[in-house]
Amino acid sequence: MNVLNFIDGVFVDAIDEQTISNINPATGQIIGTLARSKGLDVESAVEAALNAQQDWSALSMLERADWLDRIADGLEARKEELAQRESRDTGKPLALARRVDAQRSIDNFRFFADFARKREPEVFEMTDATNVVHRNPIGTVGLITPWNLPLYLLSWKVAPALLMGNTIVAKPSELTPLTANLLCEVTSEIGLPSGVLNIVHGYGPEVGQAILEHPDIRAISFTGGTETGRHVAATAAPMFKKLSLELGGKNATIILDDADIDMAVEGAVRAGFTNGGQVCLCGSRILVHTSIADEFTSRLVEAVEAMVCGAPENESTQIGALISQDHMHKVESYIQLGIEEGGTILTGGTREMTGQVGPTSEGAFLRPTVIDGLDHNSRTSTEEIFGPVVTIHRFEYDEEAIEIANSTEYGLAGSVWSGDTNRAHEIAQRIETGIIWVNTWLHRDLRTPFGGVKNSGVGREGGAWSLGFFSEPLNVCIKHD
Ligand code: TXE
Repeated sequence: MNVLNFIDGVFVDAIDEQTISNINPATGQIIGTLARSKGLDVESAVEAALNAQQDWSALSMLERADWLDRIADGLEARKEELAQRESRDTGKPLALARRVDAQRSIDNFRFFADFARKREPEVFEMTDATNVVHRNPIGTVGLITPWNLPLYLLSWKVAPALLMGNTIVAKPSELTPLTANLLCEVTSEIGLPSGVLNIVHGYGPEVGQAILEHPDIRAISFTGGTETGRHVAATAAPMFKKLSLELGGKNATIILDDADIDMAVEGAVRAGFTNGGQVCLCGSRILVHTSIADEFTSRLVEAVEAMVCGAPENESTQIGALISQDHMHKVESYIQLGIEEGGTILTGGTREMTGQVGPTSEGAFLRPTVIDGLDHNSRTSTEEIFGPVVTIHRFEYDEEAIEIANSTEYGLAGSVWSGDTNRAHEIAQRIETGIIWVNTWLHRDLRTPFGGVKNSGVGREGGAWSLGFFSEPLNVCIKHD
């Protein structure tokens, strides 16, 4: 499949007709190309978006909510294809792509449509005046998204941005263009007005950079690595663009002495290895109370070794390929570092996939890996690996667990496992993070704020926070007679 840009409602080549090969990381095969766009392509997308702005923002929010539902219907009708494309682009298990990526992409549109319909007016009464807060569109907004949950994360931004009356210039990751293209196909089929949604494909420093620098793009919502986020902020902040940055994480899974061990093992495996550990919310550091550490660790290793790893299309596969050979080498270099820093590999660390059909030496497969014995301040335990690797650390007191959990530069998510939810809640409140679960992981209510502290980002998205980010509030204060 040759993926083109989608500008002003039309699929077009990059202006200079350059392309990038698109590789399926599970096979190493080239499965198509995508447009390698540059500044001029972004320029033409921005022009289309600006032209569409007035008519789009003239619709009522409820009319735009209806458009979101139509997009959701269109995606739903092609849900299986969506999952297949996501799995081919990322190497993730098809079953996971169906359950998580495809479902959540549809849900994001439905959620924001419903949220708009239930929204209460923002009115603040004074004794002698009434304040009415209007949420005006920002204008044309830039969305830049990563490869780990391609349409899930793109739609999480597209839906509220459209709802609030903005037009969009978006750049998906160059590693995963297929489902952004499906979204364009759907919007084209349902007749979303031309220019409202524009997608420009290509490399970050070429297309992404042009979006960041464009003076007519007034807000940037970015999800990706912390280093890139730093660059995004440095470029956009002097232009006073609104910025939302959702960056990396090195999240702690804290298992207290009174935790239900079965539940904690199941939760730690899910938190550590969902999507091959390539989710910013993944719990890559497991902190376990010394009194249960040995039992927990041996049960964890047993559960990890029972995971089905291999061909994404196999229905029972739980861990597929990593996003690329390059990324696999990066993850392997961290496993090597873990050994050099004194860690012991309890399981994994190798590429072989036992007993599975499908993976070839060209595929980016790595076995889920558990490392024990590392100092919690080691590089392996504090830097984001973004792969199927967890480290185990022991603690004696709750205070110690809190201190270890807070001892990285990140602060995105985490979980606490305990038989005493009050105790877990107390601890949860003291973790420097944006979101933390008690006795569960990745249990999301889309109305709640999502985002991180410290080097995990700036701002929150979700429910009212997304509507706030993608709008400019205008307060009208009316003096009573
Ligand atoms: O992300 P990048 P990469 C972490 C993870 C991973 C590391 C690097 O640790 O190993 O980041 O991954 C676009 N101007 N996460 O290199 O580069 C890029 O094209 C504008 C965590 O893949 O941050 C892509 O569309 N845009 C993360 C997007 O930024 C630029 C998910 C993200 O890519 C740009 C992914 C530039 N100069 C990786 N350079 C999460 N938080 O979920 C790149 N881009």
